[in-house]
Amino acid sequence: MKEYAVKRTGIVERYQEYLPVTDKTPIISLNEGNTPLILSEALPKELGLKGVRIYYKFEGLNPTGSFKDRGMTMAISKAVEAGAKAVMCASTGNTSASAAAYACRCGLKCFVLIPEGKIAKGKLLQAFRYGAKTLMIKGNFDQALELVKEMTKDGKITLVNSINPYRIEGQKTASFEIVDDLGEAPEYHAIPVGNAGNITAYWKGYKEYQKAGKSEVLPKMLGFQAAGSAPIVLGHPVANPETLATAIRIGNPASWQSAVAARDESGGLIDMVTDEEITKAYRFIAEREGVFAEPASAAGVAGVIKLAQKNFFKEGTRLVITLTGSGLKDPDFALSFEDPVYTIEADLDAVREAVQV
Ligand code: AN7
Repeated sequence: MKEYAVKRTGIVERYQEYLPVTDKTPIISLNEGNTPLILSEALPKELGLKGVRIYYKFEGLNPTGSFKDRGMTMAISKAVEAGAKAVMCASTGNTSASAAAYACRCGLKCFVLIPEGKIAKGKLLQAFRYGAKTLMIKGNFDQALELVKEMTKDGKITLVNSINPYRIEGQKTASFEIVDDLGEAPEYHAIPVGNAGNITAYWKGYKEYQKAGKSEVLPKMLGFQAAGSAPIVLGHPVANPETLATAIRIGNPASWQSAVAARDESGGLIDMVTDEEITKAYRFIAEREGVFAEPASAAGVAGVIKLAQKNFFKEGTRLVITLTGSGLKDPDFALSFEDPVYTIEADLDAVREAVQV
């Protein structure tokens, strides 16, 4: 039988010269990354923005459906290199899905701590199906993360939350891809902020790629928290964070300081958007663009809409919005809009009657 070489295209191999890997690092990959940068047709029109190009970096198309895979391929590869036997994370859902997938791929035990009742179904079922030991804590993400930090202190279990620096290293490759696609960094980069690892990673990536001569400019980083979970905007931790965007229901982000640094060094901002604004943006990109992202991802879009309404974006600028996770992650929210359902007889007359062009 003829064998075909399957080209591996994961981010560690693709960007190894910018990553802390050696020939001895076993690369645990699911061919993550290389996600599409989709030019928005509808949003600039809707907002009356002339000469502003908006792109979606659609991270929902990663192997487990979120950007976490970029960080996890790196963190799990380094864990295996160091001889780890088990990994652990706290999660609002996507980190646990990704950790579970990459851990099972290389035979590592995986423990995930998630806030009971506050995680989207798609993410929960992934933790189960990839075989992670799933602990529902009667508390929120921030409490879960504190517990995980304690549990991993002695080094017997490797922590794979984004305070593990390898996570940030992997996630910065999204910036590289954007610059590779556009030939230059955009003027603005909008992104949802939860535990604040991703905004930290993107900023690191943009800076490193500029240093390597790949781009001349750096973007202004625009971060968006949900209004009920906006510690960075408010300037203090939020004890009981609330938002329908459960992925970013985080009251005391681990990478708080580096998110503030990304904001200030880039000359950007971190603002908040309401659940109503998130919902509107979520529906807009699905219904008008055919791009289905989860509610937390829509926070970035909602933030851009909010700024555009204040004439924030000047003509001739390019703007990238990271859509961090797939809309399929959260079926309950997707089905909460009372869409009309037409149940009809299985005959042509009934179909004809229902189909009025
Ligand atoms: C879809 O999975 O924190 O600011 O535990 O799943 O880097 O935390 C998820 C975060 C945005 C925020 N969008 O990113 C977790 C978790 C989606 C997310 C964020 C998350 P960070």
